[in-house]
Amino acid sequence: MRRQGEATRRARTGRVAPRPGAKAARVAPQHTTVTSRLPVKILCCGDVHIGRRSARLPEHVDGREVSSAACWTRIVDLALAEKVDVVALSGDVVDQANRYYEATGPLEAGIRRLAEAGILTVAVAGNHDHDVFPRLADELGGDRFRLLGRGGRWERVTARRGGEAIHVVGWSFPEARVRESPLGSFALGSPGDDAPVLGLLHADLDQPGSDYAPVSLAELRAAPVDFWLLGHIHAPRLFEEPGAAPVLYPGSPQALDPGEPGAHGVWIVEVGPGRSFRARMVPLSSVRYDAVEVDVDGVADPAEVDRRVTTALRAHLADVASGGDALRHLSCRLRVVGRTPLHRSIAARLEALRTDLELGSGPVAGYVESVEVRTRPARDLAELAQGNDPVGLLARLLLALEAGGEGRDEAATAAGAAGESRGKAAPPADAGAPIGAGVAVSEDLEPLLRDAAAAVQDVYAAKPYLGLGDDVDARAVAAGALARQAALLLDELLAQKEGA
Ligand SMILES: [Mn+2]
Repeated sequence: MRRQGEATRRARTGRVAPRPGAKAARVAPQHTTVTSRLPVKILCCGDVHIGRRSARLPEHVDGREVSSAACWTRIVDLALAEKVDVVALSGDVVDQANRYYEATGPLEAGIRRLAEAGILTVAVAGNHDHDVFPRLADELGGDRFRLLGRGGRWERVTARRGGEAIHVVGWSFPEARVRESPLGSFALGSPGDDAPVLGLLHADLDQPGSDYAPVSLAELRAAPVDFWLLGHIHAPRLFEEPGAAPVLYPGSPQALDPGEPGAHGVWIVEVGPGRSFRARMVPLSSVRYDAVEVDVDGVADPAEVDRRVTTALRAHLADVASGGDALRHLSCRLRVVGRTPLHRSIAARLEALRTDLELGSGPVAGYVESVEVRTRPARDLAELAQGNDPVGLLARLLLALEAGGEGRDEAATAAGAAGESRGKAAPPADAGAPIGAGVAVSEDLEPLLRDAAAAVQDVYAAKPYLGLGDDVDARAVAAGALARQAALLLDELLAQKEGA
């Protein structure tokens, strides 16, 4: 698609199009004047962590299929298919020093294939590969692969392809921890032409005090850079604002553990004339982690729980299975919510599902990695109110508040919210009546409600809130707040009892 656009543009500007891919990208540190008219296409990638594999998958899953090394091969395939000009790597490409042997083969093979297609690979080192990446770079050779900014000193390289050029400035971690912003030592002058400048940096954005090169969005945007490619954070994120340099965290291309949910891959970025910027993510991870919530509110039949759970998992699997050719494994964190009489037994029942369930959709297999039971016990207030314990007391309070507020104010029901009740509070009764006489409770609960109503009255009488609720029924508001808190406490006590 791009080649077509290129041909059209070149025809319009009357320039002779060199054969795409005919020349190898050259590194030219000297600065000549370049006029850039076509978008430069960059494959942006960070945090590959070669040497690691996606974690917490069933034992029978083939480790190579979920390895970062295999993902790196897919990244190279994509760069060739997309005919990019540059592959930019923003650090932590290798997981750690002891992965030297595991990383060297795939890295070398990939970078050779890219070089043969005329694609320059440019990279910086991160905190994980600050020592091993420079060693690998030495062995890979300088004409097809450039590691920028060794020893924490900013460096610039210019990539040319056809008539187009892009400058890349970069800084590498000199050691595992860097507590100051690398932007503090940024002192590269202007490249002297109008070709776009890509900034390549492994850094912790807007985390002051971080051990991993803390930088702020403001200082990145103040630097003479047209587009920043960062590494370190594994969740993909693009910061775009009109008039400011875009800042991209591409994320880890292979999702590595359940803490990295959603789609993961690399980004194809085109930086064009007038600093135009287009970015799109291409999912490449063979594994996807997601949280799936299932509501079993009111469900009393265990078979219905099973049905709801598998239906939700199947639906999610079908959703994501169409989201990328590389996807093979979907690992779900199941969260079950709702109020159910099965509350006590549901965890054990779903534990079997975690170990045994395996669903399929095309080439994608789905599993449950963990189950989080957030259900609440069902409760029968009248029955609980018989007890002579804290549960019984709370149940009686809730019943009393419900009965006392009936027909007067819905705030007295457990679901009522103080903020909502304000507008529909009953008008004050005859003069001289107690605060908000609308809610009546039994004698033993009266002092509690009276104290709460007085506290509400104090709040409404406080200076900052004057004029907000002159006609407020303090008793109704207090009853609503009491009911809400009592319900929460009762659920907690019941869950403790049932869980014991
Ligand atoms: Mn890192």
